Amino acid sequence: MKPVEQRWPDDLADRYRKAGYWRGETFPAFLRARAAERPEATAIVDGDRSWTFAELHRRAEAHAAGFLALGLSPGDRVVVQLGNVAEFFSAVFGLFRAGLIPVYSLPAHRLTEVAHLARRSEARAYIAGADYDGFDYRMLARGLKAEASDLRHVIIAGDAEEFVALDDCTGDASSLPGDPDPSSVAFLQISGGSTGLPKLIPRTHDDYIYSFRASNEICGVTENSVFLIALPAAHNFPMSSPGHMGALYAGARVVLSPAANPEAAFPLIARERVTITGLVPPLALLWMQTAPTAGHDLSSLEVLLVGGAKFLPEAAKRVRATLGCRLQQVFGMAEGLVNYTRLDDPDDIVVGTQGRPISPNDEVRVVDDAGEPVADGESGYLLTRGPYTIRAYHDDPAANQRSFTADGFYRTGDVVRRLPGGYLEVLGRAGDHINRAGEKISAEEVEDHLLAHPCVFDVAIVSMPDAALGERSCAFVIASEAGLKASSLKSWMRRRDIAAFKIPDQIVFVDRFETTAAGKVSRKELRARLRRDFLIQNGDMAQ
Ligand code: OOB
Repeated sequence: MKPVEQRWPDDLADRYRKAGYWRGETFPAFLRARAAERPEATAIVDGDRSWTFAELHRRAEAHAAGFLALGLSPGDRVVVQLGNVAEFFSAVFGLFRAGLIPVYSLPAHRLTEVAHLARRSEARAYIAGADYDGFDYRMLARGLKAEASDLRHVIIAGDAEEFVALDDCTGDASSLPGDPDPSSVAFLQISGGSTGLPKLIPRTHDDYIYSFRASNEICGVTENSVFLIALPAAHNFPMSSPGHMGALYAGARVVLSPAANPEAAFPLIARERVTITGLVPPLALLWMQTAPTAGHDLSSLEVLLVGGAKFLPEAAKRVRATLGCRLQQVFGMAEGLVNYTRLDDPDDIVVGTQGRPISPNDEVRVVDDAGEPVADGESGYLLTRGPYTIRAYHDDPAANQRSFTADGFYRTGDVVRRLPGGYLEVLGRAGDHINRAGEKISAEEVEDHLLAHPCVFDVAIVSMPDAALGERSCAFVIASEAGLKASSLKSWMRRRDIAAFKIPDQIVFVDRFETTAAGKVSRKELRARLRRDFLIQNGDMAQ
């Protein structure tokens, strides 16, 4: 079995320890500490169930012993595909305690993705819920056994049928080994890349705990916070920005929502007096549209974190008026670097930027095509390294070659501008620019113009091949009012004093956007839809 590791050069590791970022903390140790300090405080709320810190700790210890009793050994990898349920926490803290390494799969993943994660990690076990959101994961498990040759055990939360029930997977905690090494890999997170299958991201106890401990400070999370997890718990954003791990670290309460829509989340915010949550932009739009007339008391909400994809200024402006809370933009990546706007930043920063890095030791470089630094304020590719940014993916030499510079900077693939104070404005993904006869069009910039139109609910712009221009632009628009016409949108755009080449060549009205497993708008799927439905039908499928 290939070892899972993540290493920084010794001089930098020393620096991160001396600066107090890496403190030798581990996941099992921090949960044990909270359970000792606040045994009766509520840690997890899942529907009508709630677990105290003592209860969560007890369950995790019992599972740790149960997993080892099954025949798993420290260092083994275990694919975890659980939704926003309490068992997610007892299972992963059980794995941490046993020195087993969770590999996080999202509930939306199906056999192709899960099998890929299992194979690439050489997983020995798979833990899933019996069913979630109308899908039967036992069925997936049956297929998985044939696809992943290292897999020995399937553990199911709920009705396990022929598999091992998570509830039965318990043992005597007194025989457990000691805590894992803080510099060892705690889990494998997955990359959010919009192309290809996810890559595996080894994160250590030291580096990851630093990222959410520092995020707690930046976002004001304390033991009095109530954190709603509306996005999938396994995704890096709701996990660590500051997310459920930050909240548990602070001794705060984590409230799980089975879905991220207002119907599921708003009653929970009202009932549990939720103070903070995080959303991707399409959901933030929906919450802002729904809140004023939904009739739920959202007054406890103090902070809304929005990230995962660009939150356009036209939308960001509306957060306070519609939801009555402060906005923090988050620009992060499972590979590491996370940027936040700060709670005391002026409105123009909060609305117009994606924040600045967590750490004074996050090194940020913005470079041109030749890899040379560009001047502040100029757009370029974002490279980064630092105390919680990985140096390598697990078992993927080709990706490592592509994604890291010789001196250890991660090539994020994002195009940004660095503004005064180190704030970053994300202009798009390297591949998302539309090159229209040499004129570069930023999809985000044009989207923001369209979003300002009162009858536009959401918009996504992608390129399409064009024999004459090379590429032309297509705007997919979800209208908030029936009867909106492409011609009126175009003439409205013309009145906004922008270069004519930025006006979308084609406007297509749709009811919804395809999203990734994490709920982001998938430009890849939109491009595919465009090819399928529009180009072929028009007979001009340029190659
Ligand atoms: C988060 O993580 P991933 O790994 O799913 O995706 C990372 C990528 C970034 O490289 C960037 O392309 C995009 O998602 N992104 C944003 C953004 N936040 C992420 N693009 C524009 N504006 C933003 N605010 O998505 C993630 C991880 C931790 C915290 C927040 C998000």
